[in-house]
Amino acid sequence: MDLHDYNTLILSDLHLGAETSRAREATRVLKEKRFQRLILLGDIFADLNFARLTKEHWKFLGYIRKLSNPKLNVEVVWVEGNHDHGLATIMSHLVGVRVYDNYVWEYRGLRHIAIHGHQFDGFQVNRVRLSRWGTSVYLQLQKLDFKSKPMARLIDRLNTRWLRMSPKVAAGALAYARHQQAERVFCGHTHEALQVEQDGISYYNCGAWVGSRLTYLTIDDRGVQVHDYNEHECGERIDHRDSSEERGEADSAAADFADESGLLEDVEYESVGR
Ligand SMILES: [Mn+2]
Repeated sequence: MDLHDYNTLILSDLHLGAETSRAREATRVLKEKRFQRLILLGDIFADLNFARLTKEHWKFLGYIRKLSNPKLNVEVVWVEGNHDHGLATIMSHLVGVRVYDNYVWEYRGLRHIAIHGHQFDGFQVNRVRLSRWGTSVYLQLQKLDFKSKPMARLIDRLNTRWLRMSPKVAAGALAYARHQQAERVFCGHTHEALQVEQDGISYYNCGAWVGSRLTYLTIDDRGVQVHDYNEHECGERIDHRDSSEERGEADSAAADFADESGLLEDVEYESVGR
C-alpha cells in the first residue's frame, strides 16, 4: 500500500473493449494509491462498442463511478481522446465525471495542461477514415489471436514506431504549452511514456495500459514522476487469465456495475426531483 498522498494521478490509453486492455491492473493502481485529483487522459475506450467490455472493464468504470462520489473529495477529470471522442460525453453522465477537450489547472504556482495528444499527430487528424479502418482490423486481429496477443502487440508497436508519433506529439505539445503559457504539459496517445524538457517547459507522456509496459504519472511536492506498474506492490497476486474467458460474464458485470455504482439510485433520485 502506497500511503503517499499524491496531488494528481494521470493515466491514459486503457482502451477498454480491446483484448489487450489491462483494466484489472489499472483498477488495482487506483485502489492502492491516494490522490486528490485523477485525470483520465483519453482513449480510455478502444471504440464505441460496449458489447466488447469484459467484467474487468466494467469494474474499472464502476470504480471511477465510486471515486466521483463528492464525499470522497477526489476530483475526477476525463479528457477526450481520439478513440473515445463522443463516447466520453455519454460516459460522463454514466460515471459522473466531467469531460474536457483539454484541462488546465494551477499547482504550486505552475500552470499545467492535460491534452490527449492526437491534436498534434497529423496522421490521425487527416486520416480519420483510415484510422477507423485500422481500428476494426486491429480488433479483428485480436479476435483471431487472442491467446498470446503477439499480433495485437506488434500492431501496437508498429502504430507508434512506424508513425513516429512520439516526437511529433512531444513537439506539438511543447509548442502548445508555450502558446498557453503553461510550464507543464501532459499527453497520452503515443503509448510511450516520455519526458522532455525544452526552454523551461516540461512535456510528459503517461504511456498506456495496453502492451507490455504499463505506466502512470503522479504529481506532488517532489515533482512529476513516471511509475511503472509493479504487480508486487499490490497485495493480491495478479491473475494472468485471458480476459476473453470472462466475456460471458460481461452482461451480469454490467448489471453489477449499475447496481454498485449507484446508477439505479440516481435514476430514482431524479424522478423524485420532478
Ligand atoms: Mn489516442
